[in-house]
Formats: sequence, C-alpha cells, structure tokens
Amino acid sequence: MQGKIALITGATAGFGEACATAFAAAGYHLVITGRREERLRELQQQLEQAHAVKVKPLVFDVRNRKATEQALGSLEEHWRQVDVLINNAGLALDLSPVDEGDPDDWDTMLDTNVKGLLYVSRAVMPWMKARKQGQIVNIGSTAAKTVYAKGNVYCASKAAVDALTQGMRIDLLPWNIKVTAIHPGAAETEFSLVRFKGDEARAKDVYKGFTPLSAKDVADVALYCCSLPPHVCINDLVLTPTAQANAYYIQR
Ligand code: NDP
Ligand code: 8X3
Repeated sequence: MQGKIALITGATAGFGEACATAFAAAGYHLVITGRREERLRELQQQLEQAHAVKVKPLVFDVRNRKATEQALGSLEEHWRQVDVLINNAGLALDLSPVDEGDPDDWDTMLDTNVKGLLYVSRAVMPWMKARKQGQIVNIGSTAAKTVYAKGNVYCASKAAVDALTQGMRIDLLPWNIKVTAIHPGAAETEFSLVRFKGDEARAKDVYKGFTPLSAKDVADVALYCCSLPPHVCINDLVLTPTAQANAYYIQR
C-alpha cells in the first residue's frame, strides 16, 4: 500500500472524527478506532468515497488491555506501517468535589485517558521503532496545565498524559520518533454531553457566551504538527479559543 498511515483512536466523534477527515483529505490511509461500530463503518464509507484512501475500522474499548492487544495485533503487516498515532480517545465524567466523586467515574477516566493511551501506544511503538520513524500525538488538555475546581481526577488524568508524552519523547529519541502533546481548551464536541451524562442543556451551557474551538480547529493543528520537516518536532502545544486564557479564565 502506497502512502502514509495514521491510526486514530476515538474516531467516532469530536476531535478523532475531525482528525480522520483532515488526514484522509491530506492523503493518509487510516486505522480508525472506537466502540461504536456503526459510526466507524459510516466514516469509513464516507472517507473512502471522498478521498482515494483505504480506511480500516477497529472496534474495541481502550480500557480493555486484552481487547486492545487483540484488535491491534490483528492488523496485517501493511497496516502496521503506522506513520502517525493519534491517542485521542478519552473523556471526563462529572464535575464534583474530590471528596464526593464517584469512584466508578474515576476508574473510567483513569482507565481510558491514561491506561488506554498506554495500551494502544505499547502495541504501536515497536512498529515505529522497527522503521525508525513515526509520530505520536497525545491529546492532553488545558486541564493538564491548570487544575480547576471539581476537575480533580480528569485534570490528574490529563497531567498524566502530559508526563507520559515527555517520557515517550525521551525514551523514543534513539528511534527518531516524534512525540507531540496537543492541549486544547474548550471545544464543542460530544465531550460535555458525555461529562454530564446526556444532560443536553448543561452541556450547551459550557459554551455559552463565547466561541469555542471546533473539532476541525484541533484537527487542523494536529495535521500541521504532522506536516513539518523530518527534523522539526513540536513537543507541546496549547490551543484555546481566543476568549479563553487557560482552563480557568474564559471571557463570556
Ligand atoms: P467526544 O466525546 O466527542 O469523543 C470522544 C471519543 O473517544 C469518541 O470517539 C469515543 O468513542 C472515544 N472513547 C471514549 N471512551 C473510549 C473507550 N473506552 N474506548 C475507545 N474509545 C473511547 O470528545 P472530544 O472529541 O472532545 O475528546 C477527545 C479527546 O480530547 C479526549 O481525550 C478529551 O479528554 C480531550 N479534550 C477535549 C476537549 C474538549 O473541550 N472537547 C478539550 C481538551 C481535551 P466511542 O464512544 O465510540 O468509544
Ligand atoms: C476538556 C476541557 O476545560 O473541560 O479537557 O477540562 S476542560
């Protein structure tokens, strides 16, 4: 198969779906992952029709180590030539003081945002090492940089993504692998709907009074980070709406 390959986790919505669209438009073949199979199939059809690229959907839950290993392990040799891995699958659940948080929500956030990212990377990094090339893009958050009230465990999970990105960058230096963290601020996707467990009014309120980032804004930045010359690596990038200074200050 001629051409570059990007593997994007959490491609059924938001940033992941927008990245799939942007990278396909730039000529990348794609491995797209998520739990919602129908959405992955629809995206596959749409992108294969619109662009001359091949798209491979893989359905698995990144929290499940065995399922992740099996799904990625099932990829044929030509799909393992991954040039770009975008570790994007993730979520926040609820906003509550740390002493009142639901430990099940904590497990879900930490298992998805931190351990899921590790499980996927553990499968893909050896493929990149073997070829002495590749780029890993980890989606962090402004929540990684500034802790906000009631954000406790979500912020901690994204601070872990920040630290893991730095660790990967160091450990993968000998293999010529770029590692980039992208830390977006407020972006209107399904993120708040998931955080507030389907409460649409509460989710809409998050973006009232200012223009948030779109998923496409983030995808365009991800594609830019992956379009630089071989000797240039963006290590850490924070992007926010113009109305937002950090995770705490938003001008509404
Ligand atoms: P969305 O809710 O729109 O998309 C989240 C994606 O993650 C979905 O495709 C979902 O797929 C996937 N996902 C969630 N849990 C799992 C799981 N256990 N296994 C596999 N896939 C999973 O949110 P965003 O696009 O906004 O979020 C993407 C990333 O960006 C997350 O890591 C989030 O923390 C981060 N982020 C978001 C910001 C925002 O304001 N929106 C700002 C900064 C960072 P499926 O449900 O089909 O499995
Ligand atoms: C998502 C942005 O501010 O809700 O990471 O944490 S925020």
